[in-house]
Amino acid sequence: MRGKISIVGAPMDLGQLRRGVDMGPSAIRYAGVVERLESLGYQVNDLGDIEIGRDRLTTDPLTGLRNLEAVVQASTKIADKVDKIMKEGSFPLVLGGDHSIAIGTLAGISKYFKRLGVIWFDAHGDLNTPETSPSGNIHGMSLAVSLGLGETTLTQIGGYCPKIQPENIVIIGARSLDEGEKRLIKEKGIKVYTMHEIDRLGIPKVIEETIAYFKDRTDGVHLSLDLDGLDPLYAPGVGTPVEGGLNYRESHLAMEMFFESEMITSAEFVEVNPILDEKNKTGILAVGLMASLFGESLL
Ligand code: 5AB
Ligand code: MN
Ligand code: MN
Ligand code: MN
Repeated sequence: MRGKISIVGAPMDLGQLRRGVDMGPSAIRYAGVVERLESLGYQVNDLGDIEIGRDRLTTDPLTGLRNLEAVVQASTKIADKVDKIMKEGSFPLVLGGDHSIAIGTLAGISKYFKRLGVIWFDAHGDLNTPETSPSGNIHGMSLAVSLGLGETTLTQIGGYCPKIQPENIVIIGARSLDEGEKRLIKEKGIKVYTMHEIDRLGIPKVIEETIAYFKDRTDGVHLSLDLDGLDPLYAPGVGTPVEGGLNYRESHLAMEMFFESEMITSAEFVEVNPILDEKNKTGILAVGLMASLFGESLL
């Protein structure tokens, strides 16, 4: 037996405008996540879905944030659930849902570590604040919120702030950063491998460097994987696709190397939208990536 994994679905679609991403957890379960991870020797416990409020389109007049109240409530529930999983010594695997769920996930896990590292695998930085956001969509703010920046009701979820430090973040796959996000990255010195660096160095080097970077500075690493980090050719079922992303094998190799590093202590797979997908291609891809992350090997 290889250890315990606890799966939680977060059928969240309030952090952005496209409907259907709330069905992400179903799509991932339909693609056989439980059976696949069990076949690798883990004890997998599917805890079902967290209840997400349905009050939508209440834009906060002060901040311009969409569905703020509902996102705060849902994030608090996610944090509580993930906290419980950590307490039991099981590996939390959260299924999204839009990327605003990371606010709750990180609130639930980061107090269990002195210096939690975060791998933000994404086409985007999700580093907007209410001031810099072009959309008011909270799924584009979750990393900033976890750094303690932006709306207080979000940064205070779990009762402490911040959840992570800028020097303990590595963003991989970025190719669509807003001006305010670029400024923040420079100001805070956040480590980013854009697609430009990935093209130059190659993914093996990028992941080796990432692992080495985390090795002596963190005591746990959370993987927050937005499926739009991959090229839309492989992951068409996402709400905000951007051309020029990581390919199928590059992404799998990254997961395989993370497994070898024995460094990852929690994970979430987000932004799977089966309504925009092609025959659940993106859900199936997500399960394949999880299998690689948990040690499925080619031989
Ligand atoms: B995702 C954009 N930067 O803030 C914004 O998919 C897109 O979780 C955010 O990475 C994309 O609205 C959020 C333009
Ligand atoms: Mn994202
Ligand atoms: Mn994204
Ligand atoms: Mn998206």
